[in-house]
Amino acid sequence: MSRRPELRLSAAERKAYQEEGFFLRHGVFDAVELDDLRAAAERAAAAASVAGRAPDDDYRIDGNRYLEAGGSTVQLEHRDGSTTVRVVEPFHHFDPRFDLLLDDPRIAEPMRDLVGSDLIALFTDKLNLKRPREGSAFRWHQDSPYWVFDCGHVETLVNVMLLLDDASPENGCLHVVRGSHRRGILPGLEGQGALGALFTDPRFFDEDDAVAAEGRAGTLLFFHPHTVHGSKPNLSDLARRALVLTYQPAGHRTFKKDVVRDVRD
Ligand SMILES: O=C(O)CCC(=O)C(=O)O
Repeated sequence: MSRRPELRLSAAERKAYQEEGFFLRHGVFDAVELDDLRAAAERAAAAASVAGRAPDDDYRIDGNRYLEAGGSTVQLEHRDGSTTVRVVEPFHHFDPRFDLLLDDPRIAEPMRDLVGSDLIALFTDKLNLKRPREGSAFRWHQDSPYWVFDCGHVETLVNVMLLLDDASPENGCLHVVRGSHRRGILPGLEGQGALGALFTDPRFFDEDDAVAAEGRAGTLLFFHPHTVHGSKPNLSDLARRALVLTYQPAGHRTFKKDVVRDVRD
């Protein structure tokens, strides 16, 4: 395979990833591509919310509503009675534009360096939609505790978030806790609901180390599976849509479906 040197990880990015657990690349996708990706996101969210499902596939955990639909888990907004889609995982199969995105060299090239393998595969993909004045907060968490029971190589997983809209603290951008990845899987909030263990106990990291991952639409945020992260509600009139792709070494199945989706040249 041929690598694209201009897209590979710089020394500064490698250092930031190792020491801080994240870094941003700004201005990666242009306005035309973003229009196309936002339209695809809306199509995927609409398709996920009506995808075929049995009555048992509509359930609640800790008071929040989830649907299993078309092979994906759909989380709805937490407000009572809301049918607004909050998260779809996985989502890429709902639209061919997203299947193409998985192989985009602007994502795949730095990923190869971060995963540590020229041959990489998708692990999981999430569409996170924070609608104006409705998008709810994500509590502090690491991704690794969600995956560690199903994946024996969780240390090799790497996330990238693509901002589909400009993101700032006002519309609920992601916040990442600098250096928190260096301490492995941290204790969760055991006993606080069915999913409490998956939220990081704030006594084990310093919230003062949190930084807002702000950026214009088209920015990429690369972050480690142990990086503590979360976001506040969207109290603004502006949408904050983003997608998160997670990669692994080639040949492994995806998180939710027993299929292998290696990245193509
Ligand atoms: O989209 C957000 O604000 C949070 C996303 C997140 O924490 C995740 O996808 O793991």
